[in-house]
Amino acid sequence: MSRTALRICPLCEATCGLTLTIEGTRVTGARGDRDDVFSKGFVCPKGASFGAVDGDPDRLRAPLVRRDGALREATWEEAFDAVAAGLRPVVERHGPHAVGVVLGNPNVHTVAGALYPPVLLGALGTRSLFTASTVDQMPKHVSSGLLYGDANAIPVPDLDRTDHLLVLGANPLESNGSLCTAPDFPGRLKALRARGGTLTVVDPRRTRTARLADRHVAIRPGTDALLLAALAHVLLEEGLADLGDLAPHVQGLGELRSALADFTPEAVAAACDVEPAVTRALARELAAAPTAAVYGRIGSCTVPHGTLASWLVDVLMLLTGNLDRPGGALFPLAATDRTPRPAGPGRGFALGRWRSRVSGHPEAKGELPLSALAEEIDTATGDGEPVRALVVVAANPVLSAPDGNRLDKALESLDFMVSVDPYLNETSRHADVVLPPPPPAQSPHHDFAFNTLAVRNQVRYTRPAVPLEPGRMAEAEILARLVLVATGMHGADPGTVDTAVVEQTLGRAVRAPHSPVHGRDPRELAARLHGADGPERRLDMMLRLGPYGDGFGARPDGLNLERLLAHPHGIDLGPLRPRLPQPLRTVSGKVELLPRPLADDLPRLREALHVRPDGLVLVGRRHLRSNNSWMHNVPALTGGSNRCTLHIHPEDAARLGVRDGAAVRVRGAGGEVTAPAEVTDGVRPGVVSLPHGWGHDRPGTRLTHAAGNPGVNVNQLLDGSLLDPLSGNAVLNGIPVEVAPAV
Ligand SMILES: Nc1nc2c(c(=O)[nH]1)N[C@H]1C(S)=C(S)[C@@H](COP(=O)(O)OP(=O)(O)OC[C@H]3O[C@@H](n4cnc5c(=O)[nH]c(N)nc54)[C@H](O)[C@@H]3O)O[C@H]1N2
Ligand SMILES: Nc1nc2c(c(=O)[nH]1)N[C@H]1C(S)=C(S)[C@@H](COP(=O)(O)OP(=O)(O)OC[C@H]3O[C@@H](n4cnc5c(=O)[nH]c(N)nc54)[C@H](O)[C@@H]3O)O[C@H]1N2
Ligand code: SF4
Ligand SMILES: [Mo]
Repeated sequence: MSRTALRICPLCEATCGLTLTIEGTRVTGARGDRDDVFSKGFVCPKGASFGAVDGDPDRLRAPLVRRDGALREATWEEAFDAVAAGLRPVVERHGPHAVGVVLGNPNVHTVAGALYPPVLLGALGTRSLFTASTVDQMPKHVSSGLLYGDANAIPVPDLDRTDHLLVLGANPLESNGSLCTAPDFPGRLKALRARGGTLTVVDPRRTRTARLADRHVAIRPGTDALLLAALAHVLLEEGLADLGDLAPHVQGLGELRSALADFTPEAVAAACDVEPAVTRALARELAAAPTAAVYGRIGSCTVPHGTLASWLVDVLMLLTGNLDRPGGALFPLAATDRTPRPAGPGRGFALGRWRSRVSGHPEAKGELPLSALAEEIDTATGDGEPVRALVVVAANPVLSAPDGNRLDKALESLDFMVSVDPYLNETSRHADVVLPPPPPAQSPHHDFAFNTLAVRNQVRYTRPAVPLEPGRMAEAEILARLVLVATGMHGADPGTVDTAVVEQTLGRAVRAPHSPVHGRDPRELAARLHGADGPERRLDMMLRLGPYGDGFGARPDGLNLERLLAHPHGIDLGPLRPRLPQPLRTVSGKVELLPRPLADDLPRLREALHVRPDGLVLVGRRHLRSNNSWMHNVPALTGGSNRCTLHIHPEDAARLGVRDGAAVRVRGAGGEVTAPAEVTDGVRPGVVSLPHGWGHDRPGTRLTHAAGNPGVNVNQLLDGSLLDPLSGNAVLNGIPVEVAPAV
């Protein structure tokens, strides 16, 4: 007998609703949920393979604890005893910063990853926090922090209503979108063109997204900030800038004009390899479109001027009056956001409140660069203690961060390491304790993060589709138990973690004058919460305190968990709406067009006007059937064109004597890898491309299928020294490499 259950897909940022077919406790099929209020039946090959991802026989079923050098299965009790025994001495002897925390990408795809890491960090009191954000979108956070005073206020392109979309360094036809949650992103781009809108794609590769565009600009990698500065320059010079309704809420236009004066289309042409006429045309098209949005992603973030590029993306929308208006880019309002406080000046955004111990990198958003993790472990310097213990949750930095070989050694030298991970992989193999979360079908789902980045306001929640298998522990409980260890309460009831958070949150809410529960008794409110467990009660609390919430009775028609459960396909909360000036938290209470740290970084961009390496540079790429480092173990998703090959342009291949299919050696500052060449004019001359997340050939892992076709780790070409200085984000694109036939 089979049954069906609904489950939001956690495999990328598009958050599609799935209908799972379940036989017994096994997921045997997955299709798009046609009644999902947001995804309306869309599914991609990864979502359709949900059952295979969920049922991968290599997923760990029980905790592993290192004994006599080897990882062996253990009980949960033994595992947490080992964590307590490993972590406490490090804190006591070396202080809180000697315990590092590494948070990886899947934390934004799980309920537990949203609810517990902040509590864990509070409990540990460590400044040694490293996350996947600094190999990804940290530049955007920093630019938003500086422009709007809130690092999480990221404007989202209004895909469904815009007349013109300028995309830089994103390939949503493979990635399905990022910092722009939109199920069926490809379909939305096709709809844009079908309604007469225009699509421009700036990418050194002729990607599937570029092939869909009206215009493709094959920029030289790493130079988007220059191109964007020139676009802004043209708008200002040709009198095309018009802030529209936002004018009273923006300061610094005059300063911006003079700061960008020398970034003319002619001045940037050689560095970007973009004709001045093209740059002018792009700027004029942007200004002339009834509405327009600019969207920059990985290729504009993971580069030396990532923060400047991220800032200029928003500057262009501000200058053309497209920020915060329908058809432009808007700030979503999610159901679990806090009830908006009244507009007014805020505390602003501070950078560099502390610095990394070895290289002195400034913190950003409380984080140190993931690129600096290895040196923070393996290098002793005068001040402060190296990281001696590590708590890793859903991260595989040995493959996803620069110089995995160095990190590999550094992890081996730790006093203690615990990984919360379903796999024994390149990173978790170094752990002393591995705590495996259950597969996604056995976990609840709600998109705390992605709903704040979605092209439509909506809310959905799915309970576990399958009950927890015997011997399994929910990821929420795993993380709550880690919090207990960190607070010295090892062994206490994990529910006390949720109770404490609820008490604190409600305590704050009743004191806030604008809160719907102002002046009420927090204990009375806590007693009214619904939910089967701690995480559900916390979700209920957030929904009820949120902008659409019932305010615990203050707004009887409002949202709460019960109402959400009664709508299994989700609740649509309408299109994005203009919100400024309310989200602003800057000290001035205005959008600060030319914040000081960005102005101070412009001389570095000016130097880039004259840089033009003569050798090859390398960029990354993504494949629809893959996801970072952890989906190569699923046979249904590997094979075909999802392979770890070096794309190289025919002219470069001919010059270097590289033949299609033959092995080539690629050398960078951090090392060398050998991969098969794929000669294709899909990359521009001067640029080669390798995907990331491969290199599954290290011993001691349990990734049977992946090990059979391991690929190579592109990040071994990096030595970790190339960063965007403002955000600490790693430079992963446009890196200089040497390529030669492997003989
Ligand atoms: N060269 C290059 N490098 C890159 C990039 C690039 O474009 N080029 N992209 C970067 C980007 S954007 C990112 S986000 C990072 C990603 O970097 P990471 O987050 O380090 O890498 P992932 O491969 O996403 O690894 C996630 C880990 O989480 C585990 N996992 C999967 N599901 C769950 C779960 O439900 N719970 C828990 N606890 N664990 C789970 C997986 O087994 C895996 O070990 O990589 C970055 N690295
Ligand atoms: N199938 C699949 N989907 C994914 C992921 C995955 O690994 N696989 N990862 C998920 C994650 S964690 C993220 S963050 C998102 C990322 O989502 P996207 O940002 O769409 O990521 P990519 O597909 O890597 O696209 C980046 C593009 O930038 C181009 N590029 C490289 N350098 C430059 C440059 O200097 N300038 C410009 N203009 N372009 C450049 C590359 O050629 C590439 O086409 O995808 C998510 N979705
Ligand atoms: S697009 Fe993303 S969320 Fe949708 S089915 Fe595919 S992997 Fe899942
Ligand atoms: Mo990412």
